[in-house]
Amino acid sequence: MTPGGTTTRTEYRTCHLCEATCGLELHLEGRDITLVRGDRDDVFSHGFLCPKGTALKQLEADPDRIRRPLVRRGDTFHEVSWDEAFEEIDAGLAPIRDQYGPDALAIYLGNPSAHNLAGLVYNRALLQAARTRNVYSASTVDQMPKQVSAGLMFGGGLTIPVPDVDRTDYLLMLGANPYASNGSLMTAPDLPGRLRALRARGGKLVVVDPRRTKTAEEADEHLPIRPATDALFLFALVHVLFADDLVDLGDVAAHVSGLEEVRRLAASFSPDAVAPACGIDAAVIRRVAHELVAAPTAAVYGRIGTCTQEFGTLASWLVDVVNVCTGNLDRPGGAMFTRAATSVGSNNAAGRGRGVTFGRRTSRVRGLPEFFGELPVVCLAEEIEAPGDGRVRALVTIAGNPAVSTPNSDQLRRALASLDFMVSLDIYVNETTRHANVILPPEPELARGHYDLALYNLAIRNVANYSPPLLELEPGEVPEWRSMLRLAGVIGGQGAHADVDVLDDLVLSGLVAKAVARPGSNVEGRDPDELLKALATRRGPERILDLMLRTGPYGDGFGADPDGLSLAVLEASPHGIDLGPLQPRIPEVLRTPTGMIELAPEACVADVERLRSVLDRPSARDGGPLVLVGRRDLRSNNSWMHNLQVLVKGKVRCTVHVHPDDAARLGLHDGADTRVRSSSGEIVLPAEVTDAVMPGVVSIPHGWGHDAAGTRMTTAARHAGANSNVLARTDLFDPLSGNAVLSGIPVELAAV
Ligand SMILES: Nc1nc2c(c(=O)[nH]1)N[C@H]1C(S)=C(S)[C@@H](COP(=O)(O)OP(=O)(O)OC[C@H]3O[C@@H](n4cnc5c(=O)[nH]c(N)nc54)[C@H](O)[C@@H]3O)O[C@H]1N2
Ligand SMILES: Nc1nc2c(c(=O)[nH]1)N[C@H]1C(S)=C(S)[C@@H](COP(=O)(O)OP(=O)(O)OC[C@H]3O[C@@H](n4cnc5c(=O)[nH]c(N)nc54)[C@H](O)[C@@H]3O)O[C@H]1N2
Ligand code: SF4
Ligand SMILES: [Mo]
Repeated sequence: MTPGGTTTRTEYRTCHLCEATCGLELHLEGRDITLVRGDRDDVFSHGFLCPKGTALKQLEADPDRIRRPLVRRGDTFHEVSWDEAFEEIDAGLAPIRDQYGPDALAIYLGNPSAHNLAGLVYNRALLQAARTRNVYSASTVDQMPKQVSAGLMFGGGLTIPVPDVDRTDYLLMLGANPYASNGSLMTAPDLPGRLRALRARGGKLVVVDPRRTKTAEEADEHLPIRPATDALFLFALVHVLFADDLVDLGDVAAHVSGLEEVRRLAASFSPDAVAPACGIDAAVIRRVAHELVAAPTAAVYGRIGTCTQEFGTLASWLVDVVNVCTGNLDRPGGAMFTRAATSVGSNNAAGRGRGVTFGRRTSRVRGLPEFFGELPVVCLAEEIEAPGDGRVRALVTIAGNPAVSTPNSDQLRRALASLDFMVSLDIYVNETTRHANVILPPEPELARGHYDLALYNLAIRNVANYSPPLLELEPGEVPEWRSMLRLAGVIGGQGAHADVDVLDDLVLSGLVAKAVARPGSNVEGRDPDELLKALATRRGPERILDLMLRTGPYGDGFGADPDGLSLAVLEASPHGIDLGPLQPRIPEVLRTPTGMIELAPEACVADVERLRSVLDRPSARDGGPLVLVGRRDLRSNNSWMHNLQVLVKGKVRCTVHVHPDDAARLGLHDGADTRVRSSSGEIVLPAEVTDAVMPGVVSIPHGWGHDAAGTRMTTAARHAGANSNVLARTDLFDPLSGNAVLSGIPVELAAV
């Protein structure tokens, strides 16, 4: 008991704020969080947490958060009942669908959808109901190039190898700063600690980044690289491996096709040929290639800096080409495939599948192809603005802030303002949702269950951890999964009052039917009704999660393996279950039509010619333009955690980093307002003169610019900063994946 007489209870919960999945210990009094600390007994994070995890307390209590549905009338939002909100949505969307067809509605899924059980389970139902080609997400300002390269090489868009950080002897990291980001496409709580352990056991960490980041400072070696030249650098490594007869595919040799093609392609990218473009000495490139081979085990890992650039897919592909050619793919200490507790198909030893097909649909205006069911978000604004048949007239955003997070924000804001109707599922009235006609809030985070369905597929250990809801719903609070299904009902033409439970049953029975029909599944051939009966005590995302766990590779198979996993088993394990270190999975994990690792996919081969054009692109020193890259700060999370005083206090973080040489040349001064201009727009923000960026490169963090009228984020508005995506261009993208170029944008700087 506390002095006030209320009882404090201790609960455990996985943090959903980034990809690291840290275990939190929460102290609760009633509905209030009184303390957040790391859960020392968490099987994966062992007590680690970062400042954002602690800020969960402030996030849950933020007075600016939306707690009830809002409807906009003119410039003001009014609270309404849930029925009124959905009636408003139906009245807004139905005529548009009836008059202009399904493509007139676009859907944008934001990043927190990937950290949210409801989103992961029901987004698909919503998309199916919409039947629109206009599906967009944060994936095309993020990891789409890696999904494409993994799809082409291994047959599945999430068949992405992760570095076996805890066992590797050598980690070559490109375009990532886990000391700030806590890791991405590599779920590993306390990655900084794991990197320190790697070095402490005699291993080596080499960081390739145009900036001297905290990660680079903590590494054995930092190689500053000119933005967007990673593919050249990686090609040169491959070149050395062939030239010096170091290629050894190890255990996967029998499953690799295309090796000779790779040798041919790498021939013209010698270290001497690429060194001037990359800004890395040829001798250093040769040494790194030899070190990768000499190390007992090694892994190459590339993240956002290698994806959000002109050659995102080529760089992502070559990362894994190096892993294969050094014999490090699929072996302990190398780059390995996770076997998540909910992964589908991993009971199947066939190792062959349909592979991936892109471009089944194209965008209306520019004809850009679809990737994994979505169109590149660089198309969204023009699809709204360009007149003609098939124009997007309505938009649904789910946990996304494209007005800040995607290129050419000025254009997109104009486009959003011109929509006939817009619905947002969100917790704030922000730069995007202020344009919505209706905003639907989720229930409090603590009132929902959590399981990192997506991220455990990319974890550096096989782990499963479920967090139950810790609070009862209060009157007027509606779980986000119910809103999503009800919205699916509206979009699918069932009106404002579709029976959510019926829709939920439909989703479930579809999944059960698939599970019993899947060859090699642990419930193959079973009676679907028997499974449905066994699941009947639950509803919503938990019921579907239970199905996925029980039919997954460690599952109880509804009795087939009494010791297997189920949601009940996870409920009895509040600190999670460790399913062990990663195990080799080739060939079983492969889903290419040939059943082979495609080392030289046609699409990549065809794009190599374009890469050559960079070989003689002048740097800023030789008269070329300055180029802009991004950066992340530990206390920030894309665009949406700037409303929490604990995270934004202290020195201003939204500054443009400029190298002292460039500052002197351009007459820029530390702390002084500086104008940054690209061909799409301009922003003004303070300069920070620092040799942490290489000459010719400037850096601005994304996610800022909270000075738009009509938002309701009081603290963020006081720390507005400037939106770097005003400078990002919709005409710059990686053609193999449609991914936006956010790194390496030509810009001009001038003192204000
Ligand atoms: N220049 C530049 N731009 C970038 C990047 C970069 O490195 N440089 N990075 C890109 C990357 S990697 C990403 S992932 C994208 C992110 O792009 P987005 O996902 O579009 O943007 P976020 O800022 O993550 O916005 C998340 C939204 O979700 C809301 N939200 C938070 N929690 C919940 C919830 O539980 N339910 C609902 N319904 N809503 C919620 C927030 O209020 C916010 O509006 O930005 C990209 N943009
Ligand atoms: N604190 C915090 N954590 C986050 C987020 C956040 O906003 N804040 N966002 C989350 C999300 S959505 C994601 S996707 C992850 C991203 O996680 P990371 O990939 O680790 O992202 P960053 O910290 O932005 O690191 C990217 C690095 O790439 C460098 N870079 C830029 N261009 C190039 C290039 O051309 N080549 C090379 N080699 N490097 C380049 C940049 O200088 C930067 O240091 O972080 C997640 N975690
Ligand atoms: S590192 Fe990520 S998961 Fe861990 S506490 Fe911080 S925000 Fe949460
Ligand atoms: Mo991201």
